[in-house]
Amino acid sequence: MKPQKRVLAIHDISCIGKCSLSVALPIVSACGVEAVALPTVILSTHTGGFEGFAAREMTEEMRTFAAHWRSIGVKFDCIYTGFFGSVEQINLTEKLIHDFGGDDTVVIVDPVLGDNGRLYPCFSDEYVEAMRRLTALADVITPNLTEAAILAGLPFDTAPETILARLNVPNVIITGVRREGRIGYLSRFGGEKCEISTPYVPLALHGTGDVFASAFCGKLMADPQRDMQLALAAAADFCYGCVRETVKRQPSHWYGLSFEDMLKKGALR
Ligand code: PXL
Repeated sequence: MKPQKRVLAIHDISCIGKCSLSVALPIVSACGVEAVALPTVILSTHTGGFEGFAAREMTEEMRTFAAHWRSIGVKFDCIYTGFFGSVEQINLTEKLIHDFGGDDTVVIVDPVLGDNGRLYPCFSDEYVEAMRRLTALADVITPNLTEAAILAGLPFDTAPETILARLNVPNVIITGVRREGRIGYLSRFGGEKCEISTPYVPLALHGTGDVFASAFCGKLMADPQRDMQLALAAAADFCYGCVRETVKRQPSHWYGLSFEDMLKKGALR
């Protein structure tokens, strides 16, 4: 049998919070793809609504673990990145892409920067600039509309199509594009534009973008054809299913998507 595809997931782990590595590992695994974690920051909870969270940056550990992997000759079929604790970590990740990627390695950058028309307060202009450089190494980026505008250097109220046209990456999926009662994914794969949408549910949940990008990553790597449109459709469907399950569990599940319910139903098989 052929070896499984292997993804290196470089994100934080928010111990309580249903985002980043806590969703990337199970979702990528559920697609039958091996998920290897490289934590950037370990936080007691995510930053979206819990008071007084504690955080530890893992920069030195990232360097040390990567040195070990280099010594044993590891390669990854996909490198999938998310939230970083510093510019230094982004610069280090550029080097990891170079060292652990091969010609066929798919680089997916989820450029976590902000939401709802604002940059997250923990990030500086220098951080945004570093994230722009990282996206230049990506095969695919999955920004939400706010992050796409920041990367493009355009005002938040710019038309999504104009923002999309400005992003100079081979494949782009802009998430969270609102259109008349629906929420869309405005995308460009190679030269081809594609937009799909699911019904809009008024429930703002932290980590929705992480669930989507992780499902996209897992489905893409599980598909020998690497069909991005199919992976996008499956991930959008999965995310909508997770939102519907989460609605049933309110108000206790305010802090993240109930993706476990969908995995239990075999949604990503
Ligand atoms: O969902 C993206 C994300 C991941 N991890 C941490 C975050 C955020 C977004 O705010 O704060 C710690």
